[in-house]
Amino acid sequence: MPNYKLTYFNMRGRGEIIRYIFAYLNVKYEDHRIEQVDWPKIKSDLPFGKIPILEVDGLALHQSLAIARYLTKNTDLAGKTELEQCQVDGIVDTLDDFMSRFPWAEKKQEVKDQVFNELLTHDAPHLLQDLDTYLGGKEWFIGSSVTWADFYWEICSTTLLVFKPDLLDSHPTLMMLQKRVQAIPAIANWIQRRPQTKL
Ligand code: D25
Repeated sequence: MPNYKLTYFNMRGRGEIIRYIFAYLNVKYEDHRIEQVDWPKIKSDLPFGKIPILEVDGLALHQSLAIARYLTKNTDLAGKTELEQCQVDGIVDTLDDFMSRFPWAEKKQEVKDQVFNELLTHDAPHLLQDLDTYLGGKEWFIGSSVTWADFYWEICSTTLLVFKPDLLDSHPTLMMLQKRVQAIPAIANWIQRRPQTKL
């Protein structure tokens, strides 16, 4: 097994998908959580100035979703066929496109609140309707078993619910999918032992 070191802030954010995959696959890694004060120095040493990065035997990989795809290759989280794997990527990218529209680092609180509110009340309902239709009566987004797209849904929806607790009230099947992921023993175990952070 390679030596794995994940570097991210002390939050779930864009690091959490990697942590879920390691938990599910029962892979050991160093969960290195940096302080904001140390970030500028670390940033200047990175190829693209962004975290998370995953060091694999000292090689620094960047982009959380590229890392997640690499870690899930040839595992039961990937999707069973190349077509299923493309469907997994489609759901993941749909979720990530939406999450990426939030102005996470906006310093003007009233601007931040306004944009968050607009995304949550105006844009989210359309996305949720589409996801609900895509899921239909299935147990998982893609195929007949859990994939990392289901993990990413759990992660993204958990953060959206922090800002809008009633978000999924009219989407019980999406809420049930979130709970189904949370009930996977390795994930349940990680959720209860991970550092508790807002995001
Ligand atoms: C907070 C964040 C952040 C990004 C301060 O928090 N959550 C996310 C996130 C979660 C899920 C998917 C994409 C982004 N960045 N800075």
